[in-house]
Amino acid sequence: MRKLFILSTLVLAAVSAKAQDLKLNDLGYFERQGVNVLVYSNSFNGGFNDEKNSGIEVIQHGVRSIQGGAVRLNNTPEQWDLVPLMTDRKVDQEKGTIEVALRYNDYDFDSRVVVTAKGKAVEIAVWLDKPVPEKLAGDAGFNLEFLPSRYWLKTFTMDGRLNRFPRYATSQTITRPNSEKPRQFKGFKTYDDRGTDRFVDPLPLETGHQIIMATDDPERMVRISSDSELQLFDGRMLAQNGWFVLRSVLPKGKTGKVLTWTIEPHAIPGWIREPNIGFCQVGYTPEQPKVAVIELDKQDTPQANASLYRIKDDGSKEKVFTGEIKPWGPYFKYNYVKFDFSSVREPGVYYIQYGNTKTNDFLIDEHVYDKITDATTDVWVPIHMDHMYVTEGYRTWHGEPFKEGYLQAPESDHFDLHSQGATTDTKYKPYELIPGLNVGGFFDAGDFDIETGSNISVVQNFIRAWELFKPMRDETFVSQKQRYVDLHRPDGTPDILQFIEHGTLNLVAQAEQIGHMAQTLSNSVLDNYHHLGDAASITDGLHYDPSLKPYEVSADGKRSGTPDDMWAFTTRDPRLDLRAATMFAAASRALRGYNDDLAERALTQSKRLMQEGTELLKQRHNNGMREMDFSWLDGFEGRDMNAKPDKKRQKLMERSRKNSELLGDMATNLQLYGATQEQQYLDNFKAQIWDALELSVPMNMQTALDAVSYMDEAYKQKLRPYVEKYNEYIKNFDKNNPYGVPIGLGNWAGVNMILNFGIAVNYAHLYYPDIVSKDEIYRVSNWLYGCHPYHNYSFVAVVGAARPKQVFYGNNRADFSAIPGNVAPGLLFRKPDHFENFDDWPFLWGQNEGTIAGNTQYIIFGSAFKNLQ
Ligand SMILES: [Ca+2]
Ligand SMILES: [Ca+2]
Ligand SMILES: [Ca+2]
Repeated sequence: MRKLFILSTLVLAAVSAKAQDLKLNDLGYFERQGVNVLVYSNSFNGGFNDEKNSGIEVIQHGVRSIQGGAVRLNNTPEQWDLVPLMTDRKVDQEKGTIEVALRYNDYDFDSRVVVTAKGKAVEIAVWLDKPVPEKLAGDAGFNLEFLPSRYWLKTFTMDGRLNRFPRYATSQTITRPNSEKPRQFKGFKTYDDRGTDRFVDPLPLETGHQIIMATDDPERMVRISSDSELQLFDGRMLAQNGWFVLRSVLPKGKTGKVLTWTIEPHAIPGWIREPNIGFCQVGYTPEQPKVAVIELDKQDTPQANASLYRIKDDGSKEKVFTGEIKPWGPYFKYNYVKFDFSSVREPGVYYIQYGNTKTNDFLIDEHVYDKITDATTDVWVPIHMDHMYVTEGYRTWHGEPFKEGYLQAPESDHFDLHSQGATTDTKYKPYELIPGLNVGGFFDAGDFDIETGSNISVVQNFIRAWELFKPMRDETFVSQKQRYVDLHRPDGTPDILQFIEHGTLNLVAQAEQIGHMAQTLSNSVLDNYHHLGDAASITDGLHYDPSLKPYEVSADGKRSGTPDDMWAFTTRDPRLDLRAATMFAAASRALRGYNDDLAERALTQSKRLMQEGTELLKQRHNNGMREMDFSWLDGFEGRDMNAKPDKKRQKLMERSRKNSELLGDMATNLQLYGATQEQQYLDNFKAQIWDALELSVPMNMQTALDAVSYMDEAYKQKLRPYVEKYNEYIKNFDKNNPYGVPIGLGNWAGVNMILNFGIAVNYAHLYYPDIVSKDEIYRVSNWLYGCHPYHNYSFVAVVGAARPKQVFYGNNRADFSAIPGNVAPGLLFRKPDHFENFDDWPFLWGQNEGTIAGNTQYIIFGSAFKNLQ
């Protein structure tokens, strides 16, 4: 007993010293209880530039509310303003410093930022070996950004003057000549200057030498002081996703230590994060397993028990179950325990009580999952129908977009990861109108382009849902003739057939007009790419005529000099053609009897693209190699990514590649068989599937299961051992993380991977219930509907969830809203140990942007899942 006492006193002493001062920890960031200061654990990413996820970041009381600490070239940098490249990062444990070297290649401008722990604060110093380049003098400064939703309406003082952070951007601006504007991403411009040749620059809200932010909220309070002038800006003046920015301009003509800031994020003494009780917000069916995963601060002592309370019809509460808390262990920065209340089966309204934490209520009932796809199919999908006027009750979601059609893209190294090669690969000249493309298709995501790859997935997902579940649901009026969609108005045709038709219409038009699949139909100018509002107002609807002046309209009112028309990026990719061939084959089958003409056109394009794509791939041998690169998967499945595959594996890869060149894509063959019943396609599939499964069971299980309905009993038997292997793979996730699902750690939170996993598990259980038990199918539903890190809100803006997420990165994100049925990517991982999903700030696409491909995948997952109940 005594020994134990001494030990715990020592531990306490260590903890309290740690709680006082910021220390550089083993993970390479500064830490004290309640505060983490990260210095380029995450560096700026060139692809989309500023994602508000990088540089010096502060996680205060569990919320990453400060980021973007870096030498920047603007008062309030937008996405696509230049970001510095980190060329070096040194962590000196002994001195307690982290030093990063930053560089702007465009301006040959180097700087160093040194961050040093000083008691409860950090000192941030900027060092220059050469003075700020003349061109950037007065513009280059040190910036730090503060999450608006965390600070708005909070009080602050600047040199003692009282203030309050504004809820909405209403401060003042000036305009300056474009010649003074630092270059933006690849020379694009985020703004339309309306012919003024001037850009907008915000003026500071306040200036001074000492700021205390959130003086009225100890969880958010931060003190910053400097001998340099501090300027506070509101980044929302230029862009709705802007943050509050504190900055000091770097002095002209100076070298050495040119700027010093002291920043002290307040930590509440003895702060321990509130437990996050993860559970399914949609509820549970009586017989299913019911396990809450509770995320705990590492300083927290787990409770011995948790209880389940029932809310009775008269509003009174009764404790119905008390169960033991079982430890799972640490996973990144938190500790995890579980509470199993599976034995509670009586239908009713319940909540969980764990220590002082009580969850919101949820249902246990046979019917809880009945409506999980309705919001997505009835609301989210029709709102994303391009080239249509979409209305709902009194509300118009958008008018008919892009009436002027699409121009052939010229050679372009573009934004949104698009590009157009040196040749168009088409019969069209750059800027020439490609006729017939402004029909059908779905908006990509939070933006309004037609990503061909995603649209192919969308049509495929709808077809799978149609063929597997035959949903006859009719809640949407669709008239291609009127180009008009009305929500909640039945028109006698199952909506899903109309969605298949709508997606196919655009993709067939691409194949017919262009001759192959476009990469994308997307914005030509950056200043309308970030559009937030009615899709019909992105372009002016008039054909671009370069003989007119910008903003000038021709006498007949049909043409304008504003170069806002969308472009078709047409560089040919035979792999995309093959994917389209697969989809067209399936579409022709699904549309037969509903729209025979379109079914016929789709089949014609399928056969042609299959043949041409396979031939082209043969010619482009090296591209074929790339397609067979499984290294990322090796890492995912726990194999060493850098290790050379063994001889057997190499042989398999080589044979798979050759077969795919010779016979065409495996999944395409299966789809073509389904569409045509021609034996050759099935033989091709059979020649490929077993090698594919040998190479990777997780990656190919879904295709193998898709084939079950076409195959005989012998195939099903031969597949059994692979399904057994797959079952092991499923169960292994229980050891990898407390939630038992594949969790992505990339720049995009990766709901697609989880949905794929969920769909495959559902089908593995459906066809092999003796191998994959029914209990396994709840892994993904639990995760989606609230059993996950950070918070316990449902990632689906879904009918039936007690607490769905409130905000998503949809095209109405500027209203801090959501489009019902959207599915968030989920938990964004920030290196080295932080998961995040903001629910008061929609603008981080990596965690909040639902995509058309992901949301239609969700329809399959949800349909399969509810059918298994
Ligand atoms: Ca896009
Ligand atoms: Ca309908
Ligand atoms: Ca136009």
